[in-house]
Amino acid sequence: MSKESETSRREVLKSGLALGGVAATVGMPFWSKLALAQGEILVPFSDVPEGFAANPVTPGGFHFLDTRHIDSFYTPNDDFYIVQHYNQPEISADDYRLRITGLVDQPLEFTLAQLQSMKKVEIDAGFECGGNRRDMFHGLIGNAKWGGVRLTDLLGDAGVQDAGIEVVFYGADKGTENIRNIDVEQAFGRSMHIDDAHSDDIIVAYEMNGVALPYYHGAPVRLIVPGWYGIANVKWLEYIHVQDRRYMGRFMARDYVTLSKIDVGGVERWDERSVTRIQLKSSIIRVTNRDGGHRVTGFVLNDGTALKSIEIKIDDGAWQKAKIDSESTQYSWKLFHLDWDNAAPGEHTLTSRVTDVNGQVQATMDQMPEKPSRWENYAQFSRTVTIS
Ligand SMILES: Nc1nc2c(c(=O)[nH]1)N[C@H]1C(S)=C(S)[C@@H](COP(=O)(O)O)O[C@H]1N2
Ligand SMILES: [Mo]
Repeated sequence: MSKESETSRREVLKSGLALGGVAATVGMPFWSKLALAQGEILVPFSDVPEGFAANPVTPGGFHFLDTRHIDSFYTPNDDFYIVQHYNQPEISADDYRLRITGLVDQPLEFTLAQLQSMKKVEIDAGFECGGNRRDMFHGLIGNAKWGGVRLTDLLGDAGVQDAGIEVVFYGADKGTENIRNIDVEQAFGRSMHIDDAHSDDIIVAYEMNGVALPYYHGAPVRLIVPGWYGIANVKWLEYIHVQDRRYMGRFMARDYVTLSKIDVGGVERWDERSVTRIQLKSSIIRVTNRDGGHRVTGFVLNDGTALKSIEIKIDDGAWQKAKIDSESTQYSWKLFHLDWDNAAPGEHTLTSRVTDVNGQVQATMDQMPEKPSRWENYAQFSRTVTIS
C-alpha cells in the first residue's frame, strides 16, 4: 500500500467515525474484517495466469484493481478503477462552472463554491464498468462514499419545462469522432430520461471518500447515478442540458449498447439497449487460509434492489449460504464470505450466485439469452483454486 492510500484510508476511517454507528459498533477499523488477519494467506487461484498483476494508477491511464486484494469496504481513491474514453482534463477549481441549459425556465450557472454551499448529501455507491471482464477477474470495479448535491434539486431550481424529456450530461473531455465520414469534435456525453433524472439518489458529486475528487475520477465535479453502470457517472461534468428528444451520442446509442433477446408480441427479436442499470451479479474474488481454515470472499453488485441470498457452491456440492458484510448499504457493493470447512487438497471449482427479493437469480452462462456481448458480463463465474 502506498503512502497516499494509507492517508486516504485514514480519511475514510474519519468519515466512517463521523457517521457514528458504523465504525463504533464494530469496535475496530471496519476494513480489518476484510484485511488479511495475522497468519492468513491467499490461496492461489489456478485460473489466474502466472504474472497477472493490476497496473498502478498512472497519469492519463486506465486502471483495474486486483480483486484478490480487495480489503476494505470503501475502495481507496487511488485504487478505484479508472476508465475514460478521451483525455483526463485537469480543471482548476476556481475556473470551474456547472451550467444548466436547454428547456429550463431559468438557465443556471454554479461555481464549485456555490455547489459546496448548498445542502450536501452523501451516498455509498459501488459500480463497475459496463465492459468489466472475466479476464481481469472483474477488476473494473470500486465502492466509495460520494458527497455532493442532489441533481433533482438543481433541476428544480432551473425549472424543467414540460417539453423537456431528456437530460444530457456533458463532460469537459473531448475527442474527435468520425461520424459517417465527417470528423467532428465531441465532448463525452451521456443522458437519461427526465423521470430517471429526478431520482433523489443521483448526486452531482465533488467528494469521494471524504476528500475532493482526484482529477482522474472527474474533479471538480462528476455525476453519480447509484445502481447504474459506471458509464452513467459522467466525470468533469460541465453541462446539464435538457432537451425535447432522446440523445443519440456515441456512448448512448453506438457504444455501451448491449444485446439481448426479447419477446415482441410473440416474436423473438434481438434488442439493442443502452447500458443503464447494473444487472444482478456476484463473483468470487479470493480464497484465504488461516490455520487450515479456508474462507471464500466475493462481491455483489446490482441496481439497488434488496437481496434475498448469496450462495456459494463448491465443486458439485449443495449451494451454501454466504454471509453479507454488515456495512453494506442499498447501492454499495456487497462483500460476502463463506467459511469453507475441511477443504480437501486438490483442485476445486467455486461458484457464487445471488438472488434478489423478487426471486430473480443470477443467471448461468447457459441461461443467458445470449452470450455476453462486450457489455454486461453478469453471468455466474466459476473460479478454480488449488488447495495444497
Ligand atoms: N467525462 C467522462 N466521464 C466518464 C467517462 C469518460 O470517458 N468521460 N467514462 C465513463 C466510464 S465508461 C466509466 S466505467 C466510469 C469510470 O469512472 P472512474 O474512472 O471514476 O472509475 O466513468 C464514466 N464517466
Ligand atoms: Mo465504462
